[in-house]
Amino acid sequence: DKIQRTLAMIKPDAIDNSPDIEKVIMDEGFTVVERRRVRLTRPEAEEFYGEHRGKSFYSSLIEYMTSGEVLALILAGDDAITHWRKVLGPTQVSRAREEAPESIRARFGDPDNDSNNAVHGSDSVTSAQREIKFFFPDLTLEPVLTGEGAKEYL
Ligand code: YYY
Ligand code: MG
Repeated sequence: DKIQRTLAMIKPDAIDNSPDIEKVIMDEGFTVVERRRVRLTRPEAEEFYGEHRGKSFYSSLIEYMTSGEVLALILAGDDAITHWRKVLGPTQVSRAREEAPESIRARFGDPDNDSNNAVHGSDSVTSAQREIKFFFPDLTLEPVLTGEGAKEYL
C-alpha cells in the first residue's frame, strides 16, 4: 500500500493492440502520468536492455525492439511496480498462457517467440527510476506520498 511509479512499455508486436492494453491499464486502476511513442535506435535498445548483454537472446531481442515503434508509459498507483508485473504475467508467453491466461502477455504475446511478449514492466524501484529517466529524461516528477505519510521519489 505504497504509491509508486513504474515504466510500462508496449513492444513493437503489440503496438496495434495498444488501445486494448490501455483499457486493461485503466481497468486495473493505474494513472497514466506520461506517454511517449518512439522508435528505439539500436544504441538506445542496447542501453535499455544492457543487463542482458551477452545472453543468447540478446541480439534477437535488440533486433526485435528496434523493428517498430514502442509506446512508453509512466504508470502510477498503489504498489504499481508489483501490480503491473502481475498484470503482465510471466516472461514466457507459452508459460503465461498456462499459468496466467488473463495476463497481458498471455492475451497479446507470441507463444512461439520468447522476445515478442507484448509488454515490459520495471522489476524494482531502482529499475523503474532508471527506465523512467531513460524514456522521459527531461521530466521532473513530484514526490509521491507513501503509506507512511512521507514524501518519496519512487
Ligand atoms: O523482465 P521480463 O521482461 O519479464 O524478462 P527478462 O528476463 O528481464 O528479459 C527481458 C526480455 O528479453 C523479455 O521480456 C523477453 C526477452 N527474452 C527473450 O527474448 N528470450 C529469453 N529466453 C528471455 C527473455
Ligand atoms: Mg526484466
